[in-house]
Amino acid sequence: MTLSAQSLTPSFDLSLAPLPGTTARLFSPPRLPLAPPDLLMTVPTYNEAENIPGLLERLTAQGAVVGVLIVDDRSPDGTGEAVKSFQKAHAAHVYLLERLDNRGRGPAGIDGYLQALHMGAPLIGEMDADGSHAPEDLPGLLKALTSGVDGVIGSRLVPGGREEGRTLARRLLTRAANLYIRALLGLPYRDTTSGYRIFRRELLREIPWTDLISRGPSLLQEILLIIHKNGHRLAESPITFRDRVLGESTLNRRILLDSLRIVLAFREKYGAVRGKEGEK
Ligand SMILES: Nc1nc2c(ncn2[C@@H]2O[C@H](COP(=O)(O)OP(=O)(O)OP(=O)(O)O)[C@@H](O)[C@H]2O)c(=O)[nH]1
Ligand SMILES: [Mg+2]
Repeated sequence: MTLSAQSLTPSFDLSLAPLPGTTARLFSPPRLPLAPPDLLMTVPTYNEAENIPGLLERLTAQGAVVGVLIVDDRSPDGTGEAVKSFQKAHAAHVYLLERLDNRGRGPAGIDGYLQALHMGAPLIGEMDADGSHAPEDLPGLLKALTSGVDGVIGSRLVPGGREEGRTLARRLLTRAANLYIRALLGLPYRDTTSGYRIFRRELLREIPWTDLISRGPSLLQEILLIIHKNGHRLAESPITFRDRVLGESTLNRRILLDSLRIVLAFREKYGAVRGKEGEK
């Protein structure tokens, strides 16, 4: 059964959130499922038009509990249009946050979380659009959340976790980056560079979103450090990570080096996790 946006339960808000420093528009589907989503996955996108239809099909197939918020920076390849076509054809919780300025993976990630918090889903997560993060791993992540933890990281580096289609050098880079981050920040998680994760909304509300250092992918570690320092504990659930098949990576050497350097700035600002604090 479906109904129009106006009649959806008031606990799920379909208006645009205040997004400091960003001008944006929110596009909702013309028809919605009856119940609001339990989980809203935010997905930053830049030139992912080829990947969007398959991703949305697979995500919404995970059940009515899963909603999707695509956070697109007006990709020239028509990613936004691909989302709107899906919205027209399906009564599913698929939303498009179209950001008109302030381009970048970091600010897009922050705006995604702010919009998702504003909408009101009890669980909020993030994942990439390039097929690296399989929607079919979501049930496993949600199961890990039932064990009383405050969030879950989809992890390549716990037993059962894997990276597929990547060269040995690239897999070693994942491990080396994680060792470096662990050594410097003391976070007790194996895969702090994984962009596939889910949190309870309460702990995301405590994050000072307008006062973060990160402008790029290091946002992933900054969020984990703040959450951990706030006393919350996360589980790690195994995922099978697949290297991007379609489209182009936005990762380059400069972004990578910046990400390593910024870890030192986190240590300076927040301090490393120490002793008992580092226990899960
Ligand atoms: N909104 C927005 N999304 C972005 C931007 N840059 C990257 N993304 C998205 O962020 C996600 C991760 O980007 P990727 O290019 O896959 O980067 P990566 O996973 O670190 O690198 P690969 O290993 O090459 O896949 C993807 O869904 C991208 O489309 C941006 O400037 N704005
Ligand atoms: Mg990727």
